[in-house]
Amino acid sequence: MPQREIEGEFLMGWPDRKRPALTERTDMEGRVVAAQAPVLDLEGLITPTDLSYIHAQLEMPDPIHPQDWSFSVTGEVEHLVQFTLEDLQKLPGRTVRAVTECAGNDTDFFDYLRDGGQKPSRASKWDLAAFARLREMSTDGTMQTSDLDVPGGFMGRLSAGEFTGVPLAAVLEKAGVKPGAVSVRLEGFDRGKPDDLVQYRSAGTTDIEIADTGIINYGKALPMEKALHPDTILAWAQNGEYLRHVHGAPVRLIVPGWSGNWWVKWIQEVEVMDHMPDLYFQTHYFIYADSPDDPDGEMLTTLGVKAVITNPRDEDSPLPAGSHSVRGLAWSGRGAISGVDVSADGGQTWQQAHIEEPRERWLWVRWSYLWEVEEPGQYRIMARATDEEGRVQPQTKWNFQRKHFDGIVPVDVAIT
Ligand SMILES: Nc1nc2c(c(=O)[nH]1)N[C@H]1C(S)=C(S)[C@@H](COP(=O)(O)O)O[C@H]1N2
Ligand SMILES: [Mo]
Repeated sequence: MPQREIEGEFLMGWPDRKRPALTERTDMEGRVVAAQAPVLDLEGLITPTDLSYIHAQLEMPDPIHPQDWSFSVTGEVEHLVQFTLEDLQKLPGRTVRAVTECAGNDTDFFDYLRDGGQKPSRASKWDLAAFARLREMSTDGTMQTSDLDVPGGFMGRLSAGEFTGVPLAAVLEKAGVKPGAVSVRLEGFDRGKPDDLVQYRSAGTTDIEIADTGIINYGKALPMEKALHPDTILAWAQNGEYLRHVHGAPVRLIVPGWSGNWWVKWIQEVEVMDHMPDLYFQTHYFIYADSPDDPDGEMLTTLGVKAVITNPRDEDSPLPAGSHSVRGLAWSGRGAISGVDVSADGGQTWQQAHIEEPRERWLWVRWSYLWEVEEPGQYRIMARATDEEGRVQPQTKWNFQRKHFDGIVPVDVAIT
């Protein structure tokens, strides 16, 4: 076998191998506050930690050493208790493999599927310069609705990982939850004022009233049932090593099946409450509603059911006639994926894709379909997932913040 000479790449092997990378956004101090994962370029089920997306809503806090850290359990409990990392590690642990999806991932597709127009691309990278211009306009108050449309802004807020920690329920048991408890509020030690720009972009208009919260800590209150679910864990490790600061070290919450905003990072307090509190990130932002003043707005919780085509992409067009592997990922907020159907004729006929094992409850699956195509022409490929609860994609309707997108996004390719 003829061999190509490879020099100096002892760890990685061939130098022109495809090595995906994060696209990062930084704040004024140069700290990474958001990063876009190269979802379409990944192989396997677990996103390597250095390729996992990052999102901070408030200011990125300073890192804290685990030995200088503890959190307290307060509120409707028999005893107020403090936990250090070592205390947590003495409880019976649990490891959960799950997809983390930001509520705003893929949001641009909502308008595309409703109104048509230029199709957003899942392969697009953040336009950092455009974002910086927008930031400037929002700071000096000249920003208008028409400025908000920055292409590719919301892709790649999606990863999957293996998280190790202890069930939140085990911690609550130590504290002794009083009868009548309704929710468990978890608070991070990051602080700041929610970003106006994020709210305007989410609603797609500058013509909304923004709640004036002042400086707050990040916090979410889980309903008791989800808080006590054994897979809801306080995690100190991701993918086999201690959590990185940007992902919420020393300890963050893992809430499988629910969108990323529930996965509170940098935990400093756990409060058991006898009611559902009014929290900015729960009752004002991350709500499912028709408009900002919709009286029936509800908090967002469970993700829908969703398949994403990773190959081929619009950018691969044109392709030669012959056989092509149509493949991708599928996941659900409620249970394992039971099937993925593929169409190569714009949804007129559907065929079953092969689903690779394992089909874990909270993780995504890889699926594939061998597409044989001889006739030159324009083809529209679609994928549609179903979960073990019988939920068929899509589950989530257009909503004014355009959260939890799980619609069917076609891939358009020409065959020559
Ligand atoms: N304390 C705290 N937790 C947080 C956030 C935050 O800003 N502060 N952002 C949330 C949001 S919106 C998402 S999508 C996930 C992102 O987690 P990651 O950065 O580890 O990917 O964390 C969630 N937990
Ligand atoms: Mo998010």
